[in-house]
Amino acid sequence: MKYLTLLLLLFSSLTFAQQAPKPYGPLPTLGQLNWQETGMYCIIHWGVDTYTDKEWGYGDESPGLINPSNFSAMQIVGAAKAGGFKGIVVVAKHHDGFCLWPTKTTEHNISKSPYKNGKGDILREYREACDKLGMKMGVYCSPWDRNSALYGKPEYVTQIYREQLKELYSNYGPLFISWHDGANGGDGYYGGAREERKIDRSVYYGWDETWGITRKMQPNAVIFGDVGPDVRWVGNERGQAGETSWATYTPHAPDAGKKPGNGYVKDYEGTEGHRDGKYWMPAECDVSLRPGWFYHQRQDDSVKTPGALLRLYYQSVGRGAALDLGLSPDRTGQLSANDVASLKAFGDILKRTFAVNLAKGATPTASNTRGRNQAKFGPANLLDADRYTYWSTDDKVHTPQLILDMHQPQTFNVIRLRENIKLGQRIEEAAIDAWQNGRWKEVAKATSIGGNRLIKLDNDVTTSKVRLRVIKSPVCIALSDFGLYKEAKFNDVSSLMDNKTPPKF
Ligand code: FUL
Repeated sequence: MKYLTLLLLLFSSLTFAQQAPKPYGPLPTLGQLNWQETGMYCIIHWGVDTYTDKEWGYGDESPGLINPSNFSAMQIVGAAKAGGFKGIVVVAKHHDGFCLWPTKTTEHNISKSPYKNGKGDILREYREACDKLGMKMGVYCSPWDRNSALYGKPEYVTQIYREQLKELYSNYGPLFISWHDGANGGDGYYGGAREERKIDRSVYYGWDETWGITRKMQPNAVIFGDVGPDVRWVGNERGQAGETSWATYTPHAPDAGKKPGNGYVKDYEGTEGHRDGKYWMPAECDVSLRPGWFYHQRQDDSVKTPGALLRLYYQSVGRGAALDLGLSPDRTGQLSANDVASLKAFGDILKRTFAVNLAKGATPTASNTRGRNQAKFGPANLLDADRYTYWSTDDKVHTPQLILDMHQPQTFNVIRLRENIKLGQRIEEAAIDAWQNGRWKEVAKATSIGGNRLIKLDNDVTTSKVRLRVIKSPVCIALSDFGLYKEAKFNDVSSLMDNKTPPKF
């Protein structure tokens, strides 16, 4: 009997040692995990506006305008890839209603243009370039259509908009994102009516049914919209998530985001999310490489510099959000030289900065390891560059500490922390100390750790030992990554101006 009890005890402690912590709060879907790993992508605006020099076409533009001398999806997607981006979102139709693919839903499309004598299909070209270059693809088909005579009537949604989505979802391979935007309603051409048409955007598009099509036809794509459902808008077009930014969110103000016109109301809730949000709905930061989304020659000298892009990277990707950078191919159908140069220099610096984790090879000592199971839950998992292996603590230990002995002095100015978000967003606050002159000195603090948290230090830190202190967590932790990096020096891009020119539309 005694032995049986002992055996049972041993068995239960062994099982406990194997047991993963219970997930905390809302959890990401497979599509959202894929999106988080994608991290950076580019949204590409090219169409009639490129030729009329506008940002929002009225809808009466002639398809004859689309006659690029040298359209090259390879050049555009290749430049995005060189910038370190992992995917693109093609603006297949903007508010002007012109479709860049040969759709059956409207005459207002590429087949009526001189491009390839009406045989062109820009979406197909992007798909092929993405496949060749190993890039993911997504689409944006503007719900607001200033060309369509039916816009405002139910038939527009059922016979045109949804059919367009179906064409895009069935003919261009697997998509990682379906991008939806809130700007809609207002004046337009509308088949010659030239009038103002207002709709109630929360009901007109029948989102439940519309998104049902996405779910069915592209089950692995996330749906981006002002307030989700899978990825939320960050609430500004400056590319900045909040210093504290939760992946969880409860949408309660469907119109709190973008308004028709170019004015946006501030939505700090999208910027920071909600700690106790009901849904897993992380933020996307959309911002353009130039002041406008479409190409304007007068903005050739206002391309964001690699340094500006790097700051945006820390403020978006580094805060658990995604960076969606707007690219604007010009009238030839390619990105111009400044854009390509800036992307390349930015990509190089990212690659060089994150090539070596200076903490790799360090000896980690944790104040607690779940079930003392070093292999499964030990801190060595922090250094293996896998987002889902992790260091975890016993259920009752919420604020553990970890010391990493690097055995020799290392100099760093970027710290990376990641949680295994398959178990939810758990850690609310953590600090990092460096061992200096015989004592610990706090060098950084961060909130809302989540899928990816980068802390850029103002000054370099040189030390051979660092300590991580989890300050606040409602449950035991599941931290997957600890990285120390030294930001690389910029290659010479002195030909590029800093982005000081104010936007001119
Ligand atoms: C906005 C649109 O109104 C802009 O023209 C642009 O497409 C941007 C990405 O989204 O809502």
